[in-house]
Amino acid sequence: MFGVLSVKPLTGASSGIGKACAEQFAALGARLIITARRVDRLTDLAETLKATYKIEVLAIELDIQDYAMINKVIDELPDNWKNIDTLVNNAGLALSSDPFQKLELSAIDTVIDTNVKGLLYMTRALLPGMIERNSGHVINIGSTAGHSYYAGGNVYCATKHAVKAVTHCLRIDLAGTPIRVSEIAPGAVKTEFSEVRWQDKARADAFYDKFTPLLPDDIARSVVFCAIQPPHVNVVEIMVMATEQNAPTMITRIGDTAQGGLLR
Ligand code: NDP
Ligand code: 8X3
Repeated sequence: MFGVLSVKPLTGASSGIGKACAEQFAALGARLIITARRVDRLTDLAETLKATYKIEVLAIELDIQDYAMINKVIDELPDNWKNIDTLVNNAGLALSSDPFQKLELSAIDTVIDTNVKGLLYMTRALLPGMIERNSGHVINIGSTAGHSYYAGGNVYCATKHAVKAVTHCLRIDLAGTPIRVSEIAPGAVKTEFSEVRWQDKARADAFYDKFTPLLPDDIARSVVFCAIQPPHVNVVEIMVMATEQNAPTMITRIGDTAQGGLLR
């Protein structure tokens, strides 16, 4: 399905949606660069993918908040790994869902530095090569939080609205090139996301209880769908929610009598 030189770097491949994307691309025979900060998890994943799918995988420690580190990683890629054709900007997080006036400054910085600046840094570093090779695709993982507003969403919503804006603006800036830019906007997906957000496993488990949430594979299928279209087709945006997430801000849980409950 992919050419032998097809190289797909994924950010945030140590967990959740990024890991599922790596598995689904691997099943199609892609050559993968998987990145995240927790390199031990990446190494394990790379070994499994190589053994299962007989593909080549590079596992690289990368903090996308650090532009110097991104450039170093790209500069040090072996020559036969430089032909990157699909960048999946997946790494991201929320920290707390407190009202904005209670947020720690460090949480504001980390969420913006990762979800917005990290995504911009990765894209800025890899786009020139794509333009030079006249081929490429940037797939950004946004969120329903980038298409709506909810209590405690504040900084996270702002970053995902930014992802949506960047996706649309990039496509305009890339006019005259064949490079595609897509956004996948998931609703609630059962991953480590809520545990990271609240640092409270019981609260995170309760959030995914009493309805059937999306699983990482449900989103990875959309990412792969974008990536395997013929070159003249750019899937601009896909929003995916659990059937029981009736709107970005509403999940109907078992026992709800009225029309669903609030998201958080
Ligand atoms: P997980 O917490 O399971 O995974 C997040 C991934 O991001 C991890 O692999 C983590 O790796 C990586 N990451 C976080 N910070 C950095 C960083 N500074 N540098 C590099 N990698 C980083 O959550 P999800 O899989 O759910 O989240 C993936 C994306 O999906 C995020 O952008 C999230 O906003 C988005 N999303 C999630 C939804 C959900 O309900 N789960 C819904 C909508 C969108 P490591 O810690 O090893 O660096
Ligand atoms: C995460 C979506 O709705 O869980 O991007 O905050 S939500």
